[in-house]
Amino acid sequence: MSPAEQGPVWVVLPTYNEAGNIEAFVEAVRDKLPASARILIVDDNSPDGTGEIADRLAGRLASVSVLHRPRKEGLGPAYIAGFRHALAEGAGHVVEMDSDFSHDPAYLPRLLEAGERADLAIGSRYVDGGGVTEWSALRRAISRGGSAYARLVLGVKVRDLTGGFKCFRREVLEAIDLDSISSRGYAFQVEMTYRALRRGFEVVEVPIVFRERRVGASKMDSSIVAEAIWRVPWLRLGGSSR
Ligand SMILES: Nc1nc2c(ncn2[C@@H]2O[C@H](COP(=O)(O)OP(=O)(O)O)[C@@H](O)[C@H]2O)c(=O)[nH]1
Ligand SMILES: [Mg+2]
Repeated sequence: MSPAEQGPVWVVLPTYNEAGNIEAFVEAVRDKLPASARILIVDDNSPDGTGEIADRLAGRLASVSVLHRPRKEGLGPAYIAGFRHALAEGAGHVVEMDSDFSHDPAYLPRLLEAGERADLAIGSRYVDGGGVTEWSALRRAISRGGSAYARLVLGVKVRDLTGGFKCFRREVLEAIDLDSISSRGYAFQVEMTYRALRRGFEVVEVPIVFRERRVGASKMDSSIVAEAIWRVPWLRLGGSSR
């Protein structure tokens, strides 16, 4: 299919308490996208009013829409809801990225270009040219160790398995049974990439430098790390065989 025939790019942005980021972030993302692209904000009823700011943005910008969910359930369920919406609207490619400027919108053109060639393009911290700035030695070790652990246990070559800056070709999301995905945090990122590989899809990594958010707080906690640790062998043992 030529690029003109396939559906538009949909960028799905999950938010929980991103009132200080969302407006500037959506503008920065829009700036890097083709005119046909759409942006979907998936807000889990953020107490800081992110959902209202998102509604105002959607009122002003035709390319922006908002999915409101009643409560915080983690990144995984928010993305699944967003993916379903984008597929139903005819997306040709679906991009996921954090809404806190950790994933620099400047990388979007390169990620989209890679996504035209491969089935799944991943913005990767752990290939040549990629990296992380401003992280403590401990957080660096946890992230790098986590990706190495998952790579080893799953027996795959992808170097950044926990990152969340990705471009899926529509067919990849259609081939994965989204109903059966139960991972919520970083494990969600590992599970989606592993399932794509298991289905025989081609995965490429594009170098990105991840930077710490400027405003707001991370939602990472020990339960998210613990889930990632036990889910990896579970996935290998066929926990996601559908
Ligand atoms: N809708 C939704 N978004 C979430 C949830 N948890 C995290 N996010 C968003 O996912 C992105 C990454 O989360 P963040 O807390 O920055 O994780 P970190 O970058 O690993 O520290 C941000 O845009 C968050 O607002 C959630 O439960 N629901
Ligand atoms: Mg973050």
